[in-house]
Amino acid sequence: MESTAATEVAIIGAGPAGLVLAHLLRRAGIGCVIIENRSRDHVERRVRAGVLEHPTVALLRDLGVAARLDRESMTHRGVEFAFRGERRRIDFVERTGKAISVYGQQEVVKDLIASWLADGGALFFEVDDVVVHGVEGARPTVTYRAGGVEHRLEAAFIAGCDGFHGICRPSIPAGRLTLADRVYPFAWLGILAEAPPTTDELIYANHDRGFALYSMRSPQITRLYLQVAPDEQLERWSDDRIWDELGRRLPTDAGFELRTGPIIERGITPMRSFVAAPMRHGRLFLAGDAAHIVPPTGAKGLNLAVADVSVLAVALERFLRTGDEDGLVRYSELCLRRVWRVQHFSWWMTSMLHRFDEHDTFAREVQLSELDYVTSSEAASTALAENYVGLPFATL
Ligand code: FAS
Ligand code: PHB
Repeated sequence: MESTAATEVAIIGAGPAGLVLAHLLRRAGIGCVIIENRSRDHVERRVRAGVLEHPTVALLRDLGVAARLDRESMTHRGVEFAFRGERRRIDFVERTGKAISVYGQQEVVKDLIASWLADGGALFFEVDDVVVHGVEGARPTVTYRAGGVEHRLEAAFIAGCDGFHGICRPSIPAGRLTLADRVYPFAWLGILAEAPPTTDELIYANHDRGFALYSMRSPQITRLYLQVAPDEQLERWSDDRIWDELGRRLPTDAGFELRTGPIIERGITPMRSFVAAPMRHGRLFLAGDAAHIVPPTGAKGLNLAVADVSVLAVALERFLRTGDEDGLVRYSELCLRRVWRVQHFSWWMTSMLHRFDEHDTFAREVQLSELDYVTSSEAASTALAENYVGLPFATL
């Protein structure tokens, strides 16, 4: 048995990219359907990013989905860097007039799903065998299986918001894409702990033993990361070993206390930079991790996904309402300009803050000198701050 339906835009993936795109399209009166291969519970519990850029928060507020964010997020006016026994702060508000918000990605996803479904939005979870067809024509389709039924969804456009491991990018003929990547010689071991944060802001630590990051999710929950080997196994890290290593790498001055507590989530994230260009093939448009990956050091992944769809929504609306395809033609080039800016910032933060086995004395001293300069020069710290809080989204 097969069910056939039609919409204007078929969105594959209910992560930040797909969900924000759906809200932008609905506000523009464009019909869309979201299909997601995991369960609602899974996508709402998946712990990932934590830092929202200023433009991302502004867009979520504009969409009317930031009420809980405004109640529960933590506004951070700056960030600290720890190295060579020192702690240096960069004041974002002083340098840029803007702050960032700390609010778990899973909370953003929960808020967006609740808003989408509350207004009757079409969102199908736990679909299988998703395949895109006819993207080089004017009426592409998505087929998928759900509830034992084969579904065929016709659309004017398909938005590939299905992340790095999705099916959309691989469905583009290999010869049409140019891929660029860097795989870093380390990974991040991340934990969520029921341990109240003891600082008001994040601390990025460049230590001889390796990088560590002190972050948080709420006045009760801390989010912490350790640089580990790229092939590290979680099983080799007992709670005690994790806390001990964090205690060695994070500041040890009297002004900082590493409060421990039950570890409620843990995982290892590989570190890579990746870009697939162009972010379009016919009527299939890629957005977010489906098109690019950044190392999390710059706290950019989620924010870049939102930046992509803020452009894609306008391009789709203009074409579907007026026939003007200029936005569709310019989409990839416009997004890739910001993608490469964010790729550079994320690569630069990663290069400046991590320990590299191949670093000799010269490379190590140059790295620490850059960190010293960035945290003491007004010009250099302003450059870091404006990238960290988020450059303005591109506009068509
Ligand atoms: P997502 O991957 O979030 O969403 C894609 C969605 O598509 C998922 O729900 C997936 O289930 C679904 N999907 C996949 N295949 C499908 C198919 N065939 N059919 C239908 N649906 C399909 N970024 C930061 O800024 N800071 C961090 O600390 C950070 N930590 C991370 C840790 C991990 C383990 C990972 C994997 C990523 C992390 N990121 C971090 C990056 C992350 O936040 C992404 O940038 C962000 O989720 C991008 O959003 P989307 O593009 O929507 O992709
Ligand atoms: C987080 O809180 O998860 C986080 C913060 C800053 C980063 C990466 C992750 O650079």
